[in-house]
Amino acid sequence: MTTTNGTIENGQLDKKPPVLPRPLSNLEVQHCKIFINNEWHQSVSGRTFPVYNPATGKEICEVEEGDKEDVDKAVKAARAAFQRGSPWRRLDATGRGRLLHKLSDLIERDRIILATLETMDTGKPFLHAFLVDLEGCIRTLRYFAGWADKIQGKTVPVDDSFLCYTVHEPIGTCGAITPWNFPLLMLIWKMAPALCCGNTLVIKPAEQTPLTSLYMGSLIKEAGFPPGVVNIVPGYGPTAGAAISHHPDIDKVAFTGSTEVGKLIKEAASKSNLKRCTLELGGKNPCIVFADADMDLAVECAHQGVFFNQGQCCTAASRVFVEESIYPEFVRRSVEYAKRRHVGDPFDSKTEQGPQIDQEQFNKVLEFIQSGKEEGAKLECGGSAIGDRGFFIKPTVFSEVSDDMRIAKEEIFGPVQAILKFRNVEEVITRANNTEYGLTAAVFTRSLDKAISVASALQSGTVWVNCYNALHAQTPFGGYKMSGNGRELGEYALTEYTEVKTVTIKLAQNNH
Ligand code: NAD
Ligand code: NW8
Repeated sequence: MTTTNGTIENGQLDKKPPVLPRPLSNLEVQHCKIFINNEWHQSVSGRTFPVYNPATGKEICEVEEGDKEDVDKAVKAARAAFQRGSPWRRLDATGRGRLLHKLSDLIERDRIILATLETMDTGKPFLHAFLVDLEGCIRTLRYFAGWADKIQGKTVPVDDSFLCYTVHEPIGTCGAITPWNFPLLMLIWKMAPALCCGNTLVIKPAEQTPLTSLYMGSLIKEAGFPPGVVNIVPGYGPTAGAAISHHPDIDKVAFTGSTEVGKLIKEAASKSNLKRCTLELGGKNPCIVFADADMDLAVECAHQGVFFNQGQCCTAASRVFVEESIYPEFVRRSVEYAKRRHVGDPFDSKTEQGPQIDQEQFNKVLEFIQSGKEEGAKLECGGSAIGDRGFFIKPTVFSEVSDDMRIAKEEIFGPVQAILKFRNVEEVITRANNTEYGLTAAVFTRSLDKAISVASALQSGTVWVNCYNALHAQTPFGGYKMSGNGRELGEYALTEYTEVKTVTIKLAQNNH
C-alpha cells in the first residue's frame, strides 16, 4: 500500500511507488548551528564552514564549525542528561520506545524535506534518498523502538547460597562519528540502538554532509526527548571528531568511515579512557558468479552492487569474480548495463547516478581508473569525467583484472567495476578471502550446496546469496578483519550499547 506522499507502508524498497514522490524546490536550510541541550548554539570560536552541493559545486549554506570547546559543552550536557534521577534516566523503557516511535513519525512526516536535503548535500538521486535512505532510517528506528522494553538480563543459577542476576544497563554518553555516503542512515544506525538502551549522545556528522543530521536536532526536540540526550556538533574530523574520540568523559564511540581514521579512533579511545569502540570500515567485497547462476540476475545485482550510490558504499561489489566459461558473456552484458546507466541531475527522476561527493574523492577515483589502465586491465567503457561542473564520472568497467592490480586491492569508492576470471571453487574462495577486508560478499549460483559451502568459507560479516545490498534492520551488519569491530543493526547492536552488571546476593543458609 502506498500513501499519497509516496511512503511505502508494507513495502519493498525495490518497488517504486505508483505516484513518485517529488522533491521540494527552493528548500531553505533551517538548521545550521550546533545543537546542545535542545537549543541552537554558535561555535565558541565564532567560525563557520561552507557546505556545498556536489551536483552544482555551489555553496548551500554556512554551518557553525564545532571544535574541542563545543564538544566539551555537548559532553557536559550529555553527561548531565545521563545523571541518576534525570528525566531521561527516570523515563521507563516503554517511554523510550514511544519517543523513538514518535521520532520515526516525525521523520515520516518530513520525509520529503529530509530526502531533498540529503540529495542537495550528497548528490545522490532524490528517489534513492527517499526510497532507500529514508526507508532504512524509519525501519531502523521502529525496529529499535520495539526493543526498548524487551532488553532483559538473566537470573543465573550458581549454588543455592546465592541469588545471581544480570542487568543490561546503558553505557553512558556515546560519541557517534558518521560518514558522508549515507549521512542520515549511518547516524540512525547508531542513534536508534543508543537511545533504545538509554544512553545519551554526542554526534559529529561528516563535514561534507551535516544538514540532515542537524535537521534531526529539531525533530529530537519536537519528539520530546529531554535536553542533553542528543547533541549534534558539526565540524571537521581532526578537530571536533578527534575531540570526541579522545574525550575522557565519553564512554563509547561509534564510527563509520575509512580504515585509516578508524585506526586513529581506536588508538584515541585506548589512550584516553579505554572507551568502547565500534568501527564500520571499508570493504573490497567479492561478488562471485558461478557458471550455473541466473545470468540476468547476477549481471543486474553485480551492476547495482558496485554502482549504487555513485559507488560510494562500504558494501560496494568492487571485485566481481566470474567463472571462466561465462566470462565473455558476463562482461558483455555488464558493459551494456554500465553504458545505459543514466548519470546526471540527482533531482531528475530518470537519474540513477549523481556526482561523487567532492573534488578529493573525484580525483581519487580518476587516479584509480588511471592506475587500472596503466597496470594493464582492459577498459571496456567509461574511464573519464563527464562535463566540467560537479564531480560526475562515467560508469566504468574493467575486464581482464588481476588480483595484484590496485583496482583489485584497494577501496575505490567510485563507479568502477572490476571483473576478474576464475576457474574453480577452491581457487575463488582463496582469492576472495585474500584481502585485509571482510565486510560483505555475494554468491550467485543455482546450487544450494555450492551456495552454502561458499558462504561458510568466506571471511566476511555478511554473505548475500542470489541478491545484493539486502539489508534489514533485524540482521546484524559489520566487518570481519580490518572491515571493523562490532555490529550495527539487529539484536547484536544492543550489546554494543549496554554494560552488563552482575548482582550476586548471599542468601541466608536454609536447611529445609
Ligand atoms: P573519513 O574516514 O575521513 O571520514 C569519516 C568521518 O570521520 C567524518 O565525520 C570525518 O570528519 C571524521 N574524521 C576524519 N578524521 C578524523 C579524526 N582524526 N578523528 C575523528 N574523526 C575523524 O573518510 P573520508 O576521508 O571522507 O573518505 C576517505 C575514504 O574513506 C573514502 O574514499 C572511502 O574509501 C572511505 N569511506 C568509507 C565509508 C564507509 O561507509 N565505510 C564512508 C566514507 C568514506
Ligand atoms: C536499514 C537499511 C536498509 C536498506 C535497504 C537497499 C539498498 C541499499 C541499502 C539499503 C534498514 C532497512 C533497510 C544500503 C544501505 C547502506 C549501505 C549500503 C546499502 N539499506 N537498502 Cl552502506
